[in-house]
Amino acid sequence: MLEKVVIANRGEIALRILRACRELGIATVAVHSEADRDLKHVRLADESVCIGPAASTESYLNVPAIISAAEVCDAVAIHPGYGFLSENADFAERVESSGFTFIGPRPETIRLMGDKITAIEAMKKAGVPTVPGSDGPLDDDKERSIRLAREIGYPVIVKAAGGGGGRGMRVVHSEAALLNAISLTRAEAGAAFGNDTVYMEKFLENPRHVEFQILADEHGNAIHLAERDCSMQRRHQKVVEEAPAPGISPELRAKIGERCAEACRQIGYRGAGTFEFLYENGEFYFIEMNTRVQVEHPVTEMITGVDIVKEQLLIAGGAPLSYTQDDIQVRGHAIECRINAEDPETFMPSPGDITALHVPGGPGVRVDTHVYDGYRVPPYYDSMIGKLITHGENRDVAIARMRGALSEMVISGIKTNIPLQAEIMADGNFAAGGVNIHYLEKKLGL
Ligand code: MV4
Repeated sequence: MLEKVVIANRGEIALRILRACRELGIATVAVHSEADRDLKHVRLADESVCIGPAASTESYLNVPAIISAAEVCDAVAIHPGYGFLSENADFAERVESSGFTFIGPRPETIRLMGDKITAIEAMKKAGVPTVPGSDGPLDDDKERSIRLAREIGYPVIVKAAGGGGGRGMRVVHSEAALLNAISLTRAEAGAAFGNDTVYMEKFLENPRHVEFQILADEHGNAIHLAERDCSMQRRHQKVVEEAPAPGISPELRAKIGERCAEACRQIGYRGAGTFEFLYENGEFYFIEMNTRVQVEHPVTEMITGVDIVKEQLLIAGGAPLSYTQDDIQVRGHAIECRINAEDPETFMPSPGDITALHVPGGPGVRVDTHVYDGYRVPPYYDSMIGKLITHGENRDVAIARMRGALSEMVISGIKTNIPLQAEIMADGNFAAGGVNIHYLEKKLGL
């Protein structure tokens, strides 16, 4: 078992990691910026180290400062959380070459998945269904690109191999626009990611975003924890997530989930991970893999009873998975509403002092947040200040509990998106289940 872990993150996920460590008897080191001295997990950690000024580049992205803190405190491992350095293969490599355990996959795996082309290639080889496409980079052969697009059929989408999460992509509706779109995407990708490699896929017009959670240990075991639907999003920011995804049969779940688990065994995956799919007309199409714990992991925890962050720590300590696939059952339904410090109409960040806080409770209600009465939300970081998660024996109960929880929740002093979340929970199409990735932007009139 790991003796002492550095939590290289902030906010709710830092607190979530601290709680998992505490349950396992692992000592914690909070590393934080000058603006984050008052974070809840900094107070609760066994030790804390200020690693730099407020700007993320000087603190949460400051690799030497984080590794120095681990050395000074005699920690054995570093948990990167999500965002920041969590999917940075160079960071993982420097953590390991400094003699610490990186709580996540091997650096080579992070690198493999960071390049979307090699990720798709590895998954396709392992039997995971992918989007029809170029199956590799587009070269300078213009005729070949034109031929490829004709074979795939318009519309197509040109994506940057170094992109992901909605950055560096362009939809092409006709042959007349193709070559220009490839050049533009290539130029933007080179400037943004230092990698001008691009590839092509069939553009799916009205898909849902459905992702499978997996866990794998370093002894060759891998399982899936069913799927989440994250289609309710605006500008690539997820707003509501739920598990399981509405309308997915147990048979299809088992089939796709097992393909994901088998792919993990084949590539020697280690830790928690997520296979992102587009889901359209009953078919799954792999697009990307995330090699970190995700914001929305709680909905999976609620329906499976598995503590994903505890499993990450156990796996990193060399333990075999605590579960076999047969141990995993989907129980009921869970929904997560992200709570952001932002104007619910303009989506502009709204940092400042929280002057009153009332959190909801009752059966099937979970609140993952670091904020407390009197906390000042700093302006330097992501505006998400917490997550409200409800669970019920079925989707209608989970929604009813979310409506009640949102109506109970009071956060004064700053603006939050609670009114927007209440509106979504009152939406008839959301209640019916299965809206696609364009639904929220259309509803908001964007
Ligand atoms: C796509 C697509 C349609 N067809 N790929 C956007 C984020 C990145 N992870 C991949 N994305 C998309 N890839 C093909 N072949 C549509 C999107 C997309 C999207 C995907 C998931 C969630 C929200 C989205 C919003 C716009 C576009």
